[in-house]
Amino acid sequence: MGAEGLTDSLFPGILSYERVALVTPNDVPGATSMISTDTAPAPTKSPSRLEAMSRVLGLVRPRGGGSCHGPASAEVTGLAKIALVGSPNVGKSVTFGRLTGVYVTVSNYPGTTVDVTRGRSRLGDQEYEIVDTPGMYSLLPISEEERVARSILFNERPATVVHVVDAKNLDRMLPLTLQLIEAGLRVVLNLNMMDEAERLGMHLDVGKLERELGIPVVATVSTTGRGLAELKGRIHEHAGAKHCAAALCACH
Ligand SMILES: Nc1nc2c(ncn2[C@@H]2O[C@H](COP(=O)(O)OP(=O)(O)OP(=O)(O)O)[C@@H](O)[C@H]2O)c(=O)[nH]1
Ligand SMILES: [Mg+2]
Repeated sequence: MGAEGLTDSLFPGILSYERVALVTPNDVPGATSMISTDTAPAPTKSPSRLEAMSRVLGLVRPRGGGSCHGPASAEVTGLAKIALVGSPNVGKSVTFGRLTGVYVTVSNYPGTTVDVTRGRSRLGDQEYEIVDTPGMYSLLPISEEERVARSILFNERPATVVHVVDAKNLDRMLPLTLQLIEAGLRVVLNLNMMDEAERLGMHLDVGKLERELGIPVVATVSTTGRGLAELKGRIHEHAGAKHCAAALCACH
C-alpha cells in the first residue's frame, strides 16, 4: 500500500499530511523576505494607506491570477479551500478534527520542520479541502511556522479563512483578524474556548462584533462540538458569497 493509501485507511478524512522541511526560506514558496519592493507593482494612482501597506508586504495578488471568489483556490485537489489560522493553542486542530470528522495529533519538530495537515469536509452541498495551518501571531512572519502559514494564505488562496481565536483573550487576538481582513482575505472569526471565557464571567456580544467587523462571527467550544454546526454553515455561506466587502480584496 502506498503512502496515500495508508493515510486514507488510517484517517479517512485526511487528504495528506505534509512535513515541510525548512532549511532555507527558498524551500517554502512565497517564504521570501517580507519587504520586497522589487516585486511590488508600480502604483498607478496615489495609494491609500492600506493599499500602500499591503503592497509593501507583498500581499496584494496580481489581477487576473485568480481571486478570493472561488476557482483560484482549487489548485491542488480541485476543491475550494478553507484555511484554519490563528495563534498557537487556540483549538485549530480540534476544530479541524470537528470539520473533517477525524482528530489528528500534529507533532512539530521545532526549528527543523513545520507540519501542515489537510483534510476534506462536506459543508452544505459542497466538498472543501480543509487546511490546518501552523500557529501564527501576525502576518509579519518571525518564525518558520508563521512563514508557512502566511504562504498558505497568499499562495493557495483559500475560499475562506477561519480565524480561530481564544475567546478569553480577544483583545490580543483581534489585531490578526484586522490584518487578515485588510489583506483582502475572506474571513470568518471563530470565538473558540467559549466555555473558558464564560467560566471567567466574560460575556461577548457576537452580534456587535459582527457588525463592527463586517464579517461572520461564530462562538464555539470545539472540544464539545458546541457551535460547530453554525460554524460549518457560516463557512459554507461565506465561501460561496458573491461579493467581498474587504477594503483590499484583490478582486476589485
Ligand atoms: N476548554 C477548551 N479547550 C479547548 C477548546 N478547543 C481546544 N481546546 C484545547 O486547547 C488545546 C490546544 O488545542 P489545539 O487544537 O491543539 O490548538 P492549535 O490551535 O491547533 O495549536 P497549535 O497547533 O499549537 O497552533 C488542547 O488541549 C485542546 O483540547 C475549547 O473550546 N475549550
Ligand atoms: Mg494544531
